[in-house]
Amino acid sequence: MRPDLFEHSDYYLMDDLLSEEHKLVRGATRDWVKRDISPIIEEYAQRAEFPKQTVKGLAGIGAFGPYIPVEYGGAGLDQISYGLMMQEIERGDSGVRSTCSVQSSLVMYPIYEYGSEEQRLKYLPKLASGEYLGSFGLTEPNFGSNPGGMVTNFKDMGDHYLLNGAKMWISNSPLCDIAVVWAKNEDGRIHGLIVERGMEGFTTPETHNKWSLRASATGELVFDNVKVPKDNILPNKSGLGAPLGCLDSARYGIAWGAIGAAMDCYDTALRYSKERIQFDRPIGGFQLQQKKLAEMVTEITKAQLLTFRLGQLKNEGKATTAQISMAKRNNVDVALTIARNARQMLGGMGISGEYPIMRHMMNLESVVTYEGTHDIHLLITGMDVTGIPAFS
Ligand code: TGC
Ligand code: FAD
Repeated sequence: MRPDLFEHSDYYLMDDLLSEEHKLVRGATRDWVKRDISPIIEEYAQRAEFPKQTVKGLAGIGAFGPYIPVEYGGAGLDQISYGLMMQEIERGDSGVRSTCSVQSSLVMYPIYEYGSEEQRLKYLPKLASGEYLGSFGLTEPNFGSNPGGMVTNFKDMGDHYLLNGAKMWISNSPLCDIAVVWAKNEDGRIHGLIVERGMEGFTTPETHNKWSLRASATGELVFDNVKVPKDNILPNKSGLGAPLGCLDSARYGIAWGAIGAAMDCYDTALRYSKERIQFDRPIGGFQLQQKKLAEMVTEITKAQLLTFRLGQLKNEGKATTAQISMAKRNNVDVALTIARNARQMLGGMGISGEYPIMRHMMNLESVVTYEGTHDIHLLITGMDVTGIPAFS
């Protein structure tokens, strides 16, 4: 892969809206991505391997639990800093950003929000430092968009719980030290359980042959009569709203992250369009190519404005599930369109690993599917504006 020449485009002078801390966080994350991700990521994606050595670096820049309080090992930052971090990391690769989303919003967040003080102290500092890697088990083979139908279950055996079932499409599963697993009790009520690697009957087979998120490890979580200590249940929230609450936080990070992938595709296509000569002139001088670039920078700017405002609402505790859902859907959708158009602008070079565009494009096919598909997010907005759920 060529050297990372990325230059930030700030068409609407959004930087004027950022604090010095926001800019510092963004700059430090960007520097780290340029140094530790860009030079190696293409090779790892081609080999379909997660770059494990990046875990300590991600912890070092505060990407595990950016908004979790410092006393639990987090970085204690605001939601806009968290978003900017996800933007910069996904500018490098969506799979690396996935690892951060899962660790921060799907593992640390539920332990922080729904866990006991003992659980917080036991797990959060280790997750923040990267000593532990976590995964989040909600999706099952027969229940994806409809997680409320899950069949994974646990029984109260007096001194422990007995967990049975299976989760699939789980990011980080093959490498995880702990998993936050959502399962039904004997009354059909959903609870979160912390399952630790090494518990008898708990296995994490890897899912192979992915064409997308190749630098992220994906797998199953299989529970065959796993004895889970009673101390490992998350005591402070139950019901489907508990896992869905975690998704709010992760979807928010994805809305920012997708802008990063789009920015990288736009920057690459813009530079290429000025250098590539056909018919004796740079291809950037042709109207059809300018149309693509003009639409890209317009959509990136709109997505930036959407997430910045959403970040303000999140900081004030006012962002709704439907607002977050709209930003996730819109920003991933425009990032995919930008990646496809940028790929075309590079002609044959667009499919080569010399440039990052094809990798971003393939990654975004997962991003548009996980954390709620594009269509499910349309239905969430539809329900929000009409008051009528159209899911079933
Ligand atoms: P519904 O009846 O609407 O809701 C059930 C209960 O939950 C409450 N609720 C929420 N609570 C907190 N936060 C939210 N975001 C909430 N959304 C809903 C709701 O008020 C209700 O509470 P109560 O007290 O009335 O019972 O549920 P439904 O079964 O009709 O489903 C609605 C639907 C389809 C929107 C929802 O299930 C959904 O979002 N489906 C998509 C599934 C999904 O996003 N899965 C993601 C899996 S994790 C993942 O993909 C990680 S990828 C990570 C990476 O690598 O980056
Ligand atoms: P389905 O729910 O079967 O949907 C198939 C199609 O039907 C979609 O187009 C969908 O939009 C459509 N559809 C479904 N219901 C409706 C409806 N009511 N109306 C209209 N259309 C509908 N899950 C986790 O729990 N943890 C993870 O860490 C995780 N990581 C993932 C990593 C990757 C790489 C991928 C690909 C997935 C991951 N997932 C994870 C799972 C992901 O959240 C699900 O794939 C997603 O929620 C969709 O579920 P499904 O694949 O079962 O599709």
